[in-house]
Amino acid sequence: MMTPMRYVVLVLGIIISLHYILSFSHEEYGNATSLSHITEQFTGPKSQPPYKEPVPDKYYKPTEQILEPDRKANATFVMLVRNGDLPGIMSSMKQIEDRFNRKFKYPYVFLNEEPFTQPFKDHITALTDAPVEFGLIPHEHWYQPTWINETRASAAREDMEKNGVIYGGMYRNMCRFNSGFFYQQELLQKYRYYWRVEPDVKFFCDVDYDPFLLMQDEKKVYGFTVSLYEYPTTIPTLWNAVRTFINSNSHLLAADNAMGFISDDGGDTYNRCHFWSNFEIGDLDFWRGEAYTKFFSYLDEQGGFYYERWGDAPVHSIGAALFARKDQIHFFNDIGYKHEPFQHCPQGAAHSKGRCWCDPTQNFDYEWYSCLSRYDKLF
Ligand SMILES: Nc1nc2c(ncn2[C@@H]2O[C@H](COP(=O)(O)OP(=O)(O)OP(=O)(O)O)[C@@H](O)[C@H]2O)c(=O)[nH]1
Ligand SMILES: *[C@@H]1O[C@H](CO)[C@@H](O)[C@H](O)[C@H]1NC(C)=O
Ligand SMILES: *[C@@H]1O[C@H](CO)[C@@H](O)[C@H](O)[C@H]1NC(C)=O
Ligand SMILES: *[C@@H]1O[C@H](CO)[C@@H](O)[C@H](O)[C@H]1NC(C)=O
Ligand SMILES: [Mg+2]
Repeated sequence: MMTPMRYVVLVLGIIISLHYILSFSHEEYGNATSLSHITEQFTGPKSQPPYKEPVPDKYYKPTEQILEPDRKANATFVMLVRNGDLPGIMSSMKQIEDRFNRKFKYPYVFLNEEPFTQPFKDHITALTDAPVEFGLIPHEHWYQPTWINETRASAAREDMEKNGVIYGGMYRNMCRFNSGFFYQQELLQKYRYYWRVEPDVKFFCDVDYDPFLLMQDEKKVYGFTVSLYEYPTTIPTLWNAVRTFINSNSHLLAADNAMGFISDDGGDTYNRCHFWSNFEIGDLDFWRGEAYTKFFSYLDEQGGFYYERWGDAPVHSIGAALFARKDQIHFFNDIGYKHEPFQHCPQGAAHSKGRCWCDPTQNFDYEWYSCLSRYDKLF
C-alpha cells in the first residue's frame, strides 16, 4: 500500500525525470528552465562584466577642454629606472606623451638608487612640457637590510640560478622597493594617484579620457591591463606568510574583497594569479594605509624578498585582493599595452575608439596563462 509520503516521493521523482528528459530533448525547454535562466528572472539579465562596458562618455572631453581642464586628479607618472635605461624609458615616455599626456600634462617622477646623470635628465625633460622631478632613493629603502642572513640569501640566489629560474640571482632590491617603498618616496608624498611606466613598453591606443579621474570618481584603488600566473619557485612560502598574517589580522580584510581572484578554495591555497605590475594605475594612499603597511612589514620580516624572490606583482596583487573591495580593482580594457612578451589589445569597439594599432588577434586576455577569466568570475 502507498503511504502519502511514498506517493509524494514518487510524483517528485516523475517530475524530476521528466524535467531532465525534456531538458535534453527540447533545447528551448532546457534553456527556459535552466538555473541561470531562472536566477535571471529575479536579478534581471546578467549584464556585461563592468569592465567590458566602455568608459562613460562624460570622461571624454573635446581637446580644448582637456587643455584647459575644469578639474584634474592629484596624480603623477612614476618611473623607476637606471641611467642605462634611458633609451627604453624614452621610448615608453614618448608614447605616453603622444597618446595621452601631451594633452593632460600630468607630471613625472623618476626614481633611482643612483643619481641620474645630466644627459639623462636633459633627454627626459626634452620630451615633455609637464613637470619632471628626479629622485634619489634613500639607501635604507633599496639595499638589503643588515638583518638578512647573507649566507642564506646568496645560497638561495645560487640555487635559483642553477635551476634556471628567471631573474633567479637578481632583482631582489627592486622587487622589495616596488612592494613596500616606492609610495614612501619624498617626491611622491604630494600625490594620491600614480601610473607606473617601465622601459620598452608599448601603448597601442589613444587614451582620450583621464584614467586618474576615473579612479578618483569611482573610488578605485588599483588598475591593471594584464594578469597571469606567478612562477611557483619564486614564492614557495609566500602564501603561508599571507595566511599567518590574515589569521591574526582578519579585521583588516575588506568585505567583498577579491579573494576569489587569488585563491580557488577560499584562501587555503594561492592559485598564483597576479596583476602584472609593470603597468599599474593606483592609489598611493591605499599602499600607505594601515592594512597594506602592516601587511608589507610582516612580509618583509619573513625575509622572503631575499631568501626567495618574492615579486612586487604577487605582493601588490594579494594586498589589493585582500584589503580592497573587488569593485575597487579596475581592468583598463581600453588601454592597449605590451610589456614583452604579453600584450592586451582592446577588442571590437574599444579598438576603433582608441585608434589602436595592435593586432586584435594578438591578445593575451583569454590565453591559457592569463588570469583574466578569474577576474571576470568575481562579477
Ligand atoms: N634604478 C633601478 N631600477 C631598476 C633596477 N632594476 C630594475 N629596475 C627597474 O625596475 C623595473 C622592473 O625591472 P625590469 O628589468 O623591467 O624587470 P622585468 O619587467 O621583470 O623584466 P624585463 O622587463 O623582462 O627585463 C623597470 O622599471 C626597471 O627599469 C635597478 O637596479 N635600479
Ligand atoms: C539555448 O541556449 C543556447 C546557449 O545559450 C543557445 O545557443 C541556443 O540557441 C538556445 N536555444 C534555443 C532554442 O533558444
Ligand atoms: C645563516 O644561514 C645559514 C644557512 O642557512 C645558517 O647555517 C646560519 O646558522 C645562519 N646564521 C645565523 C646567524 O642565523
Ligand atoms: C594629494 O594627495 C596627497 C596624498 O593623499 C595629499 O597629501 C595632498 O595634500 C593632495 N594634494 C592636493 C592638492 O589635494
Ligand atoms: Mg620590465
